[in-house]
Amino acid sequence: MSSIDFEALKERHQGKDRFTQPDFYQIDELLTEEHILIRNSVRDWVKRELSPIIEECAQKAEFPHHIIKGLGEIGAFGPQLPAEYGCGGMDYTTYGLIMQELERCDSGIRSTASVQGSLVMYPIYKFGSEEQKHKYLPKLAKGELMGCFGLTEPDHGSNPGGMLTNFKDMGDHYLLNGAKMWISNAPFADIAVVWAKNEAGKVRGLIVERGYEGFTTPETHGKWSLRASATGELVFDNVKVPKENLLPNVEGLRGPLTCLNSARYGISWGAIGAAMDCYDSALRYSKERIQFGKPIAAFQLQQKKLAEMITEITKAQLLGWRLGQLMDAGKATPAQISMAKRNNVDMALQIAREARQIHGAMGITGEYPIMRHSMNLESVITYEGTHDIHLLILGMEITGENAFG
Ligand code: TGC
Ligand code: FAD
Repeated sequence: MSSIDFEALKERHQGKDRFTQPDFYQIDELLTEEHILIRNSVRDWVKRELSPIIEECAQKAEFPHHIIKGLGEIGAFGPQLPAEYGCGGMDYTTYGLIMQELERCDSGIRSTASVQGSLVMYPIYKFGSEEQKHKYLPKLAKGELMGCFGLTEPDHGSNPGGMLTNFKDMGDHYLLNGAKMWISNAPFADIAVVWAKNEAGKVRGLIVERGYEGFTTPETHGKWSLRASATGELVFDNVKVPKENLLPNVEGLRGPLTCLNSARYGISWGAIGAAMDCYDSALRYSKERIQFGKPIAAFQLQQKKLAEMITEITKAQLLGWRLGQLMDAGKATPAQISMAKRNNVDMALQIAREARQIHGAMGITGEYPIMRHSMNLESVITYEGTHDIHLLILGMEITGENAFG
């Protein structure tokens, strides 16, 4: 039961979100009418349903569970997966635009959607049996079931290949033991896609349902980042997993890393949304805030910040748009995705910091979204591969030398 009165908040803050999208290079001309229609309808939904409540959710560190149904209705869960399984049947650019609009409001809400679409639905679609696809995907697409993705462990973050979580074949079932940490959506997920080693030491994917004996999901508290998103652990203490819950069509680290390609792609667009929101707020504030008898927008130092922000946003938009095309053509490489995730998240974080300064003292308050974006992006630059790991992936691609180990 939430302590937040969402209806009252919606009434009080309706219309306060004045976001106007920057489009300095007329990138909308590169999109189809359908792209623009979907993006605008998601934006309207966000302004109506999410913007009025998000600050309170972050302040109180509470995920707004009631929005799950709406997220399903706007097609935020697995829009890029085929319609025959109840999913959106749309292209990767549409997926990117939806992530952009959600993260324009809050990275934590985009997290919920991108985990569901790219890290839960995608592995079931890509590596699951027909029975698994029909059983889970339509319900996941509607938000009737929610999922999480368990790869990271307490002692294995950047190096998931060292994972200790394991399962044994007991004849009529598998016996799963181990623990996962830092798992988005874990505290409320109905199912978890869990990556664990079999007796031969090979990484496999298992669908673990809430309610299996020995499976618990303690919530992680005390986060200063992604406060409107629920994060937790997955603990497996001799959990009996039915054999039909093994994802049959993949073995090895390639399985989870393939899913990460899709999720990292979504983040590269999401970060543009957070950056746009910071820029838009900073630009408006700079025109309204008067110091020394002038709007601060009239000072060269503030213009430098704003001009550099819109330049970086525009470059990131072009990267996202081109990567979307490569994704749809099935030609995007992991290193190209790493470049976009790494560049765009770092770009958004720098912009959030600059925007915070333009807002002066007001920038540290919840009156403006800046500090929340800034704190959120500190997680985004770490999860789905840290800033350093993506540099090493790029380094390996261009030099042929592996500098990980
Ligand atoms: P390595 O030996 O390089 O590769 C093992 C196997 O995987 C294949 N592979 C990939 N396949 C598809 N896509 C990719 N991006 C792939 N990268 C590698 C590779 O070809 C090989 O296949 P095979 O068939 O030959 O066995 O693996 P490594 O152990 O040396 O590690 C490489 C490294 C460091 C790049 C990788 O482990 C890595 O990316 N580490 C970062 C971990 C990470 O990103 N974790 C994310 C956890 S999930 C999360 O953060 C969700 S946040 C959600 C939210 O709230 O939004
Ligand atoms: P470490 O791997 O310990 O890295 C620490 C530092 O060392 C980093 O700066 C890193 O760049 C650096 N480093 C590591 N290896 C090297 C190297 N070879 N060379 C140079 N530098 C190196 N995981 C999931 O599985 N599912 C989720 O849903 C999920 N959600 C998350 C939600 C949040 C809010 C957060 C914060 C994390 C989430 N994660 C999730 C975990 C995330 O993917 C990991 O935190 C991330 O992969 C990094 O692992 P780590 O934190 O253990 O850092």
